[in-house]
Amino acid sequence: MSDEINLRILLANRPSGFPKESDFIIEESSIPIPEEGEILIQTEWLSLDPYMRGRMNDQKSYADPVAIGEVMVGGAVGRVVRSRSPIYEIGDVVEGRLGWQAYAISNGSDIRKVNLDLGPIQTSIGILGMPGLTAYFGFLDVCEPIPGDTVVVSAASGAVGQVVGQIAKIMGCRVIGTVGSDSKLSFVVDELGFDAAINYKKQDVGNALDVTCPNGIDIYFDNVGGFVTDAVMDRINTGARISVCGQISQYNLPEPEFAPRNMSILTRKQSKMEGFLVTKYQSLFDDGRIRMAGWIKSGELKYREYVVEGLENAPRTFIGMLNGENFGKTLVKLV
Ligand code: NAP
Ligand code: FER
Repeated sequence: MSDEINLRILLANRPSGFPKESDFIIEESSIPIPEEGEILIQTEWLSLDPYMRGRMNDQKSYADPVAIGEVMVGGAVGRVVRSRSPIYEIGDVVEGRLGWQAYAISNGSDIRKVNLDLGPIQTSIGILGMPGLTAYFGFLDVCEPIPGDTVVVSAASGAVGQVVGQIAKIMGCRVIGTVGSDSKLSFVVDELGFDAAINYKKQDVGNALDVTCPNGIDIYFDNVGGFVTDAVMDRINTGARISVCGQISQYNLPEPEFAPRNMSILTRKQSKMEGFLVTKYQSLFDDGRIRMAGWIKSGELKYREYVVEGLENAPRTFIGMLNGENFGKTLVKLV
């Protein structure tokens, strides 16, 4: 290992609007050496997620920004290749915020051991990791589904959306997804069993919702914000539950739009709109993983991954994901 190099991707510039490949630097360095109590992890899979766009901005949010010249933040899974820790052995599979790099050092405080009995290694950062748990708890806890409810989920073919829609079906709901292409539309309806889907780039979303949700909307799981959300809110039923998971249509705008514009409908329809962070449910993550792994094994829950090989491709793949080029959970395979 001593003659190998560590490939790392650093933040070079703070983007205004959509990030560019030149906002990242790919750097070679020597592989770090663990100190007493630490382990060296070789990254096998890196997750690319929309929240990373927020970390490129110079503003404190629920987490600090990535500093210029620092390794990009990111969840990843890999194997322990050197250990000076009594808790981890060489060969253990671990997952955590390892960053966009081929090798990472950890003292164990920011990682967890992965149970490979639940699913293939990369599911620990996908359907059985942060995005899947976001769908699970954001839908079941925030949206409080009742069988027969009409559910709309935006970014429906993505990492979070595809899981939300399928859990909604398992809970006996009618599910309509909004997506950005006809192939994503066919996927959620024909392969995942959604009742209908709307291509927001081609169709008038309001008219399409009138056709697909003739009895109104009881639950909206919002991943996108903007005009799609406006159209959904105009059609909510009394007692609707709206979970504000994300607003990806806003992440690359220099200034956020004033949206949604129709908040007063929450009063008239006595409805709730609630934002959440997946970390709220940290103490329950294992319960969610075990239940979803059961649904995967029984064939009730499927997952589609969008895999790109090679860490050097992470910047363009990340930018592509923000543009909708991904089709399923975006992952970079390193090993
Ligand atoms: P994803 O859906 O796998 O990928 C992002 C997708 O967003 C793209 O594929 C694209 O799909 C869609 N999109 C991009 N620009 C859009 C626009 N202007 N209008 C509408 N859709 C647009 O991503 P993900 O990982 O599942 O994340 C989905 C959302 O959940 C994001 O908003 C993210 O920030 C949020 N999230 C929140 C939490 C939390 O704790 N609250 C945790 C994880 C994720 P189309 O081709 O369909 O447009
Ligand atoms: C987290 C809380 C939220 C996290 C990611 C998110 C990686 C995602 C938020 C978003 O996409 O808006 O701890 O960890």
